[in-house]
Amino acid sequence: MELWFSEDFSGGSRFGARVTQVLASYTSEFQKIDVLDTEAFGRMLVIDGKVQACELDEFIYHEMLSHPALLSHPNPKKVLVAGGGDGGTVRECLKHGCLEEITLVEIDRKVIDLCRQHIPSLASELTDSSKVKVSPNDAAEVIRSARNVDVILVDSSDPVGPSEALFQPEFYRELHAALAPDGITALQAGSPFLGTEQVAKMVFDLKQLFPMVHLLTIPVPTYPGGTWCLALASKADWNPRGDGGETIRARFDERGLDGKMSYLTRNMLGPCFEVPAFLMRAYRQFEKVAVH
Ligand code: AG3
Repeated sequence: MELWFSEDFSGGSRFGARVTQVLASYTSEFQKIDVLDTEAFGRMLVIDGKVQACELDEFIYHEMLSHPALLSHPNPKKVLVAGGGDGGTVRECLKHGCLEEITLVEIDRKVIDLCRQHIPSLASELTDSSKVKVSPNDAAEVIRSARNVDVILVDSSDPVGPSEALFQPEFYRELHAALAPDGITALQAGSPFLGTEQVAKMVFDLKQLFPMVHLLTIPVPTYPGGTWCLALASKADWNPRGDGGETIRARFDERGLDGKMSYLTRNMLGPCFEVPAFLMRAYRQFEKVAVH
């Protein structure tokens, strides 16, 4: 008998994967967590029926959520990762030797445990480094009282259930207050095709607070629609493309990142901030309606 996993998404769309083994299936006090082995995509973390990360393509999402933001900061030392208990984002942060303290705020300890047990390529570095602190708390609450953080990476799930608060303007205000004066944040923003309005709204809301907001569009074959958006917002008036990307590429060299990536190349730093025309148009349209 064949076993298929499928995720339904907006607009009557569905993603599917043939499951070769159910490695774990657990209901925590916060959510339902499944770890599946799939024929096409390798091991896959699923939370409340939604694909979070899988071995085939997780590196794209985690590299692009982490490095453009970390490289946009001249000298980051203190980083906070909100959500992301699978460990992929922390793994990427550890490639920047200049970081002194990486705090992973994951409300659900069970996500960490199950990923460490079943998807070590993601989670194995989580407790191995003395730079990493794991805080088993609600990210919104921790950020409310945090101050002077250099980079905050919001590695949340979709805006339903426990992560809903992380997509509200109220949370963006707290994010802004928690960051140092030259602080930078990156957030997962949703699907450019199936969640266009959500992406546009996030950029719009962030622009009310941060002088610089950028949008990255990346391929993620196992997320709904196969393409995902990440937003980057900076408190300082920093434009990574201002000098054609030269500064950010120089930092890539200085931090010894060459050869450590599976997706991001040095030359993508600059062009990766380019917004596809259809998305820019959708954003402008949203903005026009929102300000009137
Ligand atoms: N966080 C982003 C998950 C978004 C996927 N949405 C979905 N499948 N509907 C992923 C956490 C990985 N560290």
